[in-house]
Amino acid sequence: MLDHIVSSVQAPDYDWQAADAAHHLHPFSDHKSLHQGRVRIITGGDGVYLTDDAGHRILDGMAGLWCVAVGYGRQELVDAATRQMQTLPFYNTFFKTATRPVIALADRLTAMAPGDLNHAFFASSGSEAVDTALRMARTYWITRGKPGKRIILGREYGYHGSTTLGAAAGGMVDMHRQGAVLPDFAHVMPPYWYGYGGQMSPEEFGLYAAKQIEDKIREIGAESIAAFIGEPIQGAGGVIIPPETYWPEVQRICRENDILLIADEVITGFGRTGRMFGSETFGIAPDIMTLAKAITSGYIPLSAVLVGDRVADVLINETGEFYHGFTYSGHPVACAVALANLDILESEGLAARAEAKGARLRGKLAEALGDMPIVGEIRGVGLIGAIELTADRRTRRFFEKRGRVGTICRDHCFANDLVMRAVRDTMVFSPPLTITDDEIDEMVARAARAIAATQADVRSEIM
Ligand code: PXG
Repeated sequence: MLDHIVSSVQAPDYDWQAADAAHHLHPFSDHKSLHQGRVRIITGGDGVYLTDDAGHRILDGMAGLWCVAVGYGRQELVDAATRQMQTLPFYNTFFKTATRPVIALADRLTAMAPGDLNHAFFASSGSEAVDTALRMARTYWITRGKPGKRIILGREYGYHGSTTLGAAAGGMVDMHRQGAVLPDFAHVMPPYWYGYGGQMSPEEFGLYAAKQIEDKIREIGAESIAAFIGEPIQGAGGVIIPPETYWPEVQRICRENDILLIADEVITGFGRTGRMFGSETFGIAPDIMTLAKAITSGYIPLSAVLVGDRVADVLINETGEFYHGFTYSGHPVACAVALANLDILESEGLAARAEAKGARLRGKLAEALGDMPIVGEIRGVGLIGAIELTADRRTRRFFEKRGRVGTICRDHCFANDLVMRAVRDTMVFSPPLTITDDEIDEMVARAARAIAATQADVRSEIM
């Protein structure tokens, strides 16, 4: 069907590679080197598998970009979108209007969410959700007569999107260097035990990393800080899973200093960590939560900001008009797809499934890779995880020129028809939550081949 649509507008000998190189600017890409090779053109998806235009059947170990929780090809989501498009493809929620899908979704999400996150605001991307959350946090303090509380505390290797506010809140220095340094943002170290823990136990290091936040607050002054923003697990930063001691301590520090806590659950929301929300997995009670990606399993763009009573009461009762919103805030088709997606997540018990299948996946990875000198650590929670490639597994030493070995490994994964992303020299994975045991075995077999090939390539650099 799709091929038919495409071929009706493009001649059979149309050069997709040339047109892509000439006219398409890809996100986060070095275009010159990108187009020295071929771009993989993905043409279809079914379950955990993708197909490309060369006929490969690729196991998608990343669920798209951490989002396709229910897998590809779910007719329920197509039907929900079709029905809503036929009924009402669009109407806005600005001027004393709403649509039924957005009301139903706000009701359902706030009922699912932990704590007192009883209010929902909608946008289309994670970046917009983060931007919204930051504006809300600052507006909250302005309304309460404390406009000096403006600074947003984030973390190195944090990723909060690519709008300028999101990039400034995140801790990606390459993004900062390209025009995303803003005043009133500060950063602290991530709870990355493997990289920074040294001789400390993970538990000791979790407290140490939290202490860095407390020290930073002392240095800046709590009277200048609006909010701390953190992903329960830092996904794009390399699946950095904090030690158990970390989040309770962060929570305490934020409370004691009257600093709002924003949980960015764009990746960890909707079952990925084995519970519906990462905040439940880690015992976080955020004031504001951002959600996107798996809210629709990526079938259509949608994001949400869930707001707790403390902030919502001020915004609703005291702020007056909050001058913020997007054309597509609460898009009815996106909300209808989200509702159908939540039906699948709940009826198939995908959060609990993520916990069980994640444990199986890590067990199989440990069997297949555990003794390889290049593998420094295999970690994960639910169906999100990482494999650290190391030059010396005893000392957890990184390879020189960070990122080179990860890229080699990612290319071997591609050659083995497996999508796994490299963050520096850390291989990260987050397959659809619907992955079966057989597919887990297949994923592990492909990963093992790719990592063995990588190890052979860089053998002389490994202790
Ligand atoms: N917050 C978090 C925690 C994210 O992971 C965003 C916000 C921004 O969402 P949007 O929808 O605006 O992209 C994200 C997005 C990667 C990768 O390669 C990760 C993301 C996006 C693109 C690539 O790991 N995360």
